[in-house]
Amino acid sequence: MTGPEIPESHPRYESLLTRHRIEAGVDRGLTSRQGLIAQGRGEAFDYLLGEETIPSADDAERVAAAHLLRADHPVLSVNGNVAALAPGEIVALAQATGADVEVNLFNRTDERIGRIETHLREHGAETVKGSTADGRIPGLDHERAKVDADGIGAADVVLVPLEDGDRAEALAAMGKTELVVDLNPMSRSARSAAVPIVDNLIRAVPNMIEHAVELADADDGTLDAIVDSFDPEDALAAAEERIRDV
Ligand code: PTJ
Repeated sequence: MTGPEIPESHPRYESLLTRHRIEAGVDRGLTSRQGLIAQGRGEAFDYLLGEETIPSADDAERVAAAHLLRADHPVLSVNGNVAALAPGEIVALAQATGADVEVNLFNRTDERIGRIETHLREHGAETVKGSTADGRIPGLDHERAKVDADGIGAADVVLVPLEDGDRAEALAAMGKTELVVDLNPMSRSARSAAVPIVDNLIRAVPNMIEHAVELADADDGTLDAIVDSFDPEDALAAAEERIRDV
């Protein structure tokens, strides 16, 4: 999945590698063509953030790990971009936190659901939800509303990376605690999240795994204190400040 034509010494190696992964995802029928546009939008914000995990994002990633660990039914939602960029990492995060993995697409087709499911299994997932689609997110049109009733439908905490604003708002309106990874701190998705993580998915997920491993033996009181200390407005403001300071 790496781009052999990109030398590691290239100053924008990581960014070019990410592009290559998304391109390969489209070629393999995992990622939608709109995913290419989403990637371009994300890159622009990442450039302004300095292409690094800023301290407020690291903090949000620790809080997100605490949320997943203390949840009754955490679910990691996977779309076509996530499947292309970080399939193994998502599976590892699910294993580290006891979360379910569910394929949940904005541009939903059964073919793409099936391909992403297979791709995640190839990366070690034992169970992948998303194809039953017997639940609904209220307030959205038919295809975009489909979820598994015993997956996202029953979740108390959901990680939704790179989500469309409409759906992020509709999920939050269902009363779920939403952890959103989105490089744009002004997006509706980031603004509707209990925990907005303004970072690139390819850095955010490995960092969340590290935090989850570190917090694995923490008691409920410790996890509660981490969650309660977080202010989403502060996290968004810190990211916006970094972007404006460039
Ligand atoms: O696979 P599907 O059918 O579910 O479609 C997925 C996409 C991403 C195409 C769909 O959800 C969509 O259109 O998303 P948007 O509205 O373009 O929003 C994507 C958001 O993710 C934007 O705010 C981007 O800045 C952000 N983003 C893009 N790439 C990354 C990112 N955030 C974090 N890490 C990235 N690598």
